Amino acid sequence: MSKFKFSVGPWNVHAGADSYGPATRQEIDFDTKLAKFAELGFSAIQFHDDDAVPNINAYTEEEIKEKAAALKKKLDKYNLAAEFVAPRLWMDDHTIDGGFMSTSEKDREYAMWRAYRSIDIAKELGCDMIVLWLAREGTLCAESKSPVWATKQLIAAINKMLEYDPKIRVCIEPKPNEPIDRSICGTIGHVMAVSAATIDPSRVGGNLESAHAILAGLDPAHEIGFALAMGKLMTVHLNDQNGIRYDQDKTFGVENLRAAFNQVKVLKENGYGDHGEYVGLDVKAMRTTRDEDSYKHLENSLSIFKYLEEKADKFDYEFQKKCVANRDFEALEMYVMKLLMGVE
Ligand code: GLO
Ligand code: MG
Repeated sequence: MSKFKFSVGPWNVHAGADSYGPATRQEIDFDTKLAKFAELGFSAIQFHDDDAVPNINAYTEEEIKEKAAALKKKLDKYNLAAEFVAPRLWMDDHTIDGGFMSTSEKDREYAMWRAYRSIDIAKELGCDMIVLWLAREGTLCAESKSPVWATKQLIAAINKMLEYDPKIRVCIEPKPNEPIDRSICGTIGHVMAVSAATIDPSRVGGNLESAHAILAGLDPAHEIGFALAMGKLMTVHLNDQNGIRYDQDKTFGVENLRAAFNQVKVLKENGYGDHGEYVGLDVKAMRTTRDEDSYKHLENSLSIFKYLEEKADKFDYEFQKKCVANRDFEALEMYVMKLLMGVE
């Protein structure tokens, strides 16, 4: 029995289209996904603002709240909580050059409108967290935007969100690149610095995604550990990634098993989840996956996480202490490899 609670976003189940080709599976409607997520054992759902209220631009602020309230009823039916709402600031015509740090003032205002609506939606859904994946916040052309100005824009936008609602927490999901070239907030270290520069650092933290850390050339478990040490790991997006290439969102643990084990271990050792935090997944099925296997990558990610949790439960801390005392890291490393391979 896992000690953790798990969350997932509806975009984790998608039809397989990529930049190079069309869909390979049928679209699955939102209600069917919710029912299946509940059946698979997820406790909470992650939302983009327009997952919660599709076609959001077409509605007034009041209408958006009403639609969010209706969604809350649907979630209750499945006994699912809402974990966070994330303004999707990368799809809209107003955000082609970014949101909070767009070079257009009108577009920056639009981005704030989406951020405020996300807060309204979150409140209706009974959650207090806004995730900012800063997809297009940075530059495609280095000279087009001052990184100093852009960083200050981000801090100002977060401050406005914190002022808009006294309870809301802002959780930045850092990523070093893609779809932009140079991002403004590429790692958990950047997130901590931005947090410290806001009007209420206690309400600004991070969402560490395994693949994003690997894209930055870093070890996800260490990034998680850094955020935990600062008391600012608000959620995680576990997945996997084969080296520094396009963002892959692979099933958790399938590329870097030892690194995955260490992510589970550091979460477990530090009481992650004790204050209601969820273990969030952000995984994609392969393009070749068939319709009937549309949820397999989620099932597999959950199973791998739980198997690794069992390995972490078994971890022999006495032996580890002995190895450390003798500085025998060869023995410790081999112990970990045998534990993972199931070799006695
Ligand atoms: C993409 C991100 C994306 C976000 C999601 C929530 O690289 O990982 O999936 O996590 O949009 O904001
Ligand atoms: Mg993510």
